[in-house]
Amino acid sequence: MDEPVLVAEAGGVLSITLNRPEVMNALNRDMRAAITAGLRGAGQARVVVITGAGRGFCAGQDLGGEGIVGAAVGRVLREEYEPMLRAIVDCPVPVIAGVNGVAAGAGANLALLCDVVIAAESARFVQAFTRIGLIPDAGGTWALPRLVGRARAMGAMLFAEPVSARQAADWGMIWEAVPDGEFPARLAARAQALAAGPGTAIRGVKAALMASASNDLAAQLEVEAGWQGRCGATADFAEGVAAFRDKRAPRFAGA
Ligand code: LHQ
Repeated sequence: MDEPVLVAEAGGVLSITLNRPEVMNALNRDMRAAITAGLRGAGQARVVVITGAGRGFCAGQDLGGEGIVGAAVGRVLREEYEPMLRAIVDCPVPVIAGVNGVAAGAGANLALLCDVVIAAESARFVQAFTRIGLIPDAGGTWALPRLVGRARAMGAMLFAEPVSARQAADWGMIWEAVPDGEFPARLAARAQALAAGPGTAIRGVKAALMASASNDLAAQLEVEAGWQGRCGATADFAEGVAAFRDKRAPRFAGA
């Protein structure tokens, strides 16, 4: 039987591919565990990419085989979804969601919790929850209003209408929408660009922006000073400045 999640590392890029295309990569227990383990094992990787096999990215909770109802809904969220979502946020390196096709329910919000979202133009984001009598979960009520503002988050969540990749990019919900034919190459190029970048600075950008979600300005200035102190001591900073002065491209070691 095919693995429900494929995890592979190459050139500093850890790829986590959701691999149940026959159900649009709907999430079951094994997948949640494998995604969580993959992220926690990111170890030496410089960037993580989460994407989907087939024509969908992820249709959220498996509404078929797994059949979670009643009190189990809250339990599964706490015991299985929360560790997976925390693993994205706590991962020290950027996590890119490569949204190859439809992202619905918890699948949409898993993507929106990632640090960079790159979508194929044919992809769409569906806050499908109210269609089945649920509220948005998987961090969506935290992430979406911060990304697009309350009015758009409220509309998307109350009406549960698909938001196209282009609309999502125009709203600032995602980083970019890419023509389908260019999507795999663009996703790989973006991942490689981060993997080849100045490692401390790239980790620091993620840490500082995540901290800003709950910090006031004074606390955030401290976060910036701490990380900039660490970046300033790296060979990558010295190389970046030398390259600027020499009018050449920098060659970062990623220290
Ligand atoms: C699926 C699914 C699916 C199983 C498509 N499950 N098979 C957390 C904790 C605990 C409990 C509850 O919930 C949560 C959070 C959540 O995520 S709740 C929200 C769950 N997700 C949804 O409500 C989305 C349901 N799916 C859809 O709305 C559509 O299938 C989308 C928009 C994803 C795709 O539409 P289409 O492109 O038209 O494809 P399709 O509907 O024909 O789906 C293809 C196949 O995938 C189909 O199977 P079949 O055997 O008929 O070919 C679907 O049944 C299956 N599938 N989503 N979540």
